Amino acid sequence: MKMTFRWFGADQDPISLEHIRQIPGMTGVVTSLLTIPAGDVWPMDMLIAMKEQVASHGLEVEVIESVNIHEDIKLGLPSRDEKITNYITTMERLAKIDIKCICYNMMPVLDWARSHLYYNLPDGSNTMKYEAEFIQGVSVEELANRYAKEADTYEMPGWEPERMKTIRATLEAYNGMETDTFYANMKYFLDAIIPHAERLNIKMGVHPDDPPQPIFGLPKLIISRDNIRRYLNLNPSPNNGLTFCTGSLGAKKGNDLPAMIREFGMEGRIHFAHVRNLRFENETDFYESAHLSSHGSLDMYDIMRALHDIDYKGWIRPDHGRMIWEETKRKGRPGYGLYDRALGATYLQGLWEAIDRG
Ligand SMILES: [Mn+2]
Repeated sequence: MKMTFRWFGADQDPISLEHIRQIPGMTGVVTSLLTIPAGDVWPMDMLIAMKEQVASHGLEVEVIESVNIHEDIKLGLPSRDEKITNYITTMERLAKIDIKCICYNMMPVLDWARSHLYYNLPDGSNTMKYEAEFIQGVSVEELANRYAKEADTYEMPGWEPERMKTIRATLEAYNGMETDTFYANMKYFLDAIIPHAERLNIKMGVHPDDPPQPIFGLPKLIISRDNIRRYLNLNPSPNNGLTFCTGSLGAKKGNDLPAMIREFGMEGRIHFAHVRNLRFENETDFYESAHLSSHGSLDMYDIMRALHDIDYKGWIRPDHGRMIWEETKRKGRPGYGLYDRALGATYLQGLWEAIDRG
């Protein structure tokens, strides 16, 4: 496996490449061009500048997270063909800067949702929390306002004010949409782009829905073994694969993560892995804990052993961590502080070394 770190870009991330480089074992960053709206072609000059900037710090960039899917594609509107053509053009440009893997998600409208961005833990750190009752009772506008107020420094992917302006109309567009229609729309997209992914040698890794519960009446479709199987079967190419996110899938009780890693990994369908922990407070509510098994509800040893068993050679990154140390005093990107993720990265590498040598 190759250890990487998510980085939002020079203007978008308070964490510098200088700091990321100093995390032991770090080979590269996973990044994106956050300012380009979904559906647009990514400018070549910006891609080259990003690649060179990362390389000048001794780091690689081989994975993009994310190239977002325009809603017209998910909704199956006639305008989707133009967006798909743009998506393929962006893939071609990414291949030119040696990108090998693209992470994306198929979540309708919203990328993710939490009730709290800075939930205080007893040790003085803070973290993101999901409280089902709160989320079920709040409107999408109220939640967006809460995020904007709490995270005053950065716009959060999926919750940009620009996107919120049309949120009501977008939510209504999904009203009454059948699951089968949604899968048909995903197949239309996959059948269009996967031959290009093969040609360009790019692995596509769909990220599961986060959280794996319906919110704001929207369907959640990629949340468990059976519907991941359905998604992969839409297009059988090995380039049509997964971003295996333990935090997203682990938030659904009953998901056997090591078994899922073995099943999909043996078929070569896991291209990228987000490895993090979470702690359930009851049946539905959880907060994002430190990475250690002892701090959360997921067994990270079993997860890493499953990745080792499938001889996983892809990219892995620590995922959301807590805000600790002086990061608790300012508002960084929720979930994306430096220290707890760096500790997570070294912990995961420690597990890997022990498994590998044992
Ligand atoms: Mn994830």
